[in-house]
Amino acid sequence: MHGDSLSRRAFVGSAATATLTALAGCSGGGTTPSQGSGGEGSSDAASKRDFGGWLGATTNYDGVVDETDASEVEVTVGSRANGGAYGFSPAAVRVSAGTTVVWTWTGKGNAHDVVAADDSFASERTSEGGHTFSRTFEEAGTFKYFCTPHRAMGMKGVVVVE
Ligand SMILES: [Cu+2]
Repeated sequence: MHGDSLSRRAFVGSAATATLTALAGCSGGGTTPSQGSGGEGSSDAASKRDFGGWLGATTNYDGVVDETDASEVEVTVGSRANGGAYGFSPAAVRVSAGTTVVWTWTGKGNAHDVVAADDSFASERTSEGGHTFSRTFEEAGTFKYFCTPHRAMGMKGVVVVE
């Protein structure tokens, strides 16, 4: 629990820094924020950004997996994570516009679903192994989603479309 709150504080800190930088950029005050001020720590934070805390409690999140060369990408539903078979893997994936993401159920961890945080898509809720749900992402954006029964346990994911 202590480690968890420590890492969450670290995420909050980097998000606050990014917000301040953005504000400084908008104010037109004339000072250009230095890109390299954070050194290696800054680049690590960038590669493991938690999408505003969305993946802050997701135990199997280990950076955004680059699948921009693929036309179809599989995400496993019910991977071992978050204290049981309560994970999407990879938790965060980057794809090119036009890519179809296919979520495939392991059948473990009871019933899962795949629901967009902005309600733009939602799957069936099932515990059936081999079940699939597909969505083709035509437009660039960051799409956060979760599993309704296990959302509070950290069963969340992100598709970054570029
Ligand atoms: Cu679930």
